[in-house]
Amino acid sequence: MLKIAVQKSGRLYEDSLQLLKECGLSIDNGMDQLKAEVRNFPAEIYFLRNSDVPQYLEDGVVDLAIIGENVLMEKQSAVTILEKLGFSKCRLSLALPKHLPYLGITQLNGKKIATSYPHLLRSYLESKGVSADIHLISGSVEIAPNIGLADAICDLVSSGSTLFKNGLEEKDIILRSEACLAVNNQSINIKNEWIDELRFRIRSVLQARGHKYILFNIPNEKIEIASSILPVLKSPTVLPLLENGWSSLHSVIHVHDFWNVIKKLKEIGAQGILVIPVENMVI
Ligand code: PRT
Repeated sequence: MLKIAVQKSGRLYEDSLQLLKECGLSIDNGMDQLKAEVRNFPAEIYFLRNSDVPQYLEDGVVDLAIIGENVLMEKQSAVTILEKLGFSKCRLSLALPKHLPYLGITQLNGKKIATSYPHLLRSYLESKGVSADIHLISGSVEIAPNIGLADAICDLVSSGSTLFKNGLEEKDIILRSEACLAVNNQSINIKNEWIDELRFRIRSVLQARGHKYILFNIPNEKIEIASSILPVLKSPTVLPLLENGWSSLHSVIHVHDFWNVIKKLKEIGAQGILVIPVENMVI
């Protein structure tokens, strides 16, 4: 039985459950439940505080966790990251009041920096040869310069709007982070069969999210040029239409190429272009 930790509530909660559900796990979770059974996979889901997850994972109370890389790195957790999951992307950054000119990291020598990430900040400053006074606070870090508690802050940033609202400006990125699937180092050997199965499903779901299935009709003499436009996994499927001289081409394309490909296909006379989301993709 796999024990999987996800955040109880907060930024990671919905995306984590959505991912597990797309992996086919049928989770019996009700309001305020701390543990939920999975009906069709040998797993239990534990709903935990984000900050508690690294310890539970390291101690083997849970085998796997969906957690931000930033938390694991700050706590220097002895666990292994198996997959990056592509959501809850953020950066751990240094920010200063907007009006102050920033000439480089050495400017922070002897200054007071407020943060909830003392370990990552200290390592970064040491690597740059900077000695600053690290002031640990657990929340609302952005307010610190305004109330005279610190000269600068080091905190997570995603849209940047909290910094903006507090008159701060991001000056230096210490770390980029996203949600990941992490495993306890003992479980990886003992429960590898089911861990591998879950990883396989997660990869298929993540691959599929980046792709779309496209089909369109094209005159036969344009099949070759249409194929060359499609950045396909293999060669496209070609099916004859009932109407003489026309075929239907089917393929899978990356979302990044999407509008570019559609534009080029229209230019060469493709008709009836349909684009369909891909649910899973096994390569
Ligand atoms: O309460 P619990 O212990 O469960 O956790 P928590 O309070 O640490 O959780 P939560 O939900 O705030 O964050 C969970 C995880 O989401 C973090 O560990 C990161 O991996 C990830 N994440 C992604 C973020 C952000 N983006 C983020 N922007 N976590 C926090 N923020 C905060 C940041 O601290 C700052 O106050 O949002 C503010 C800035 O956001 P923007 O959009 O204005 O830049």
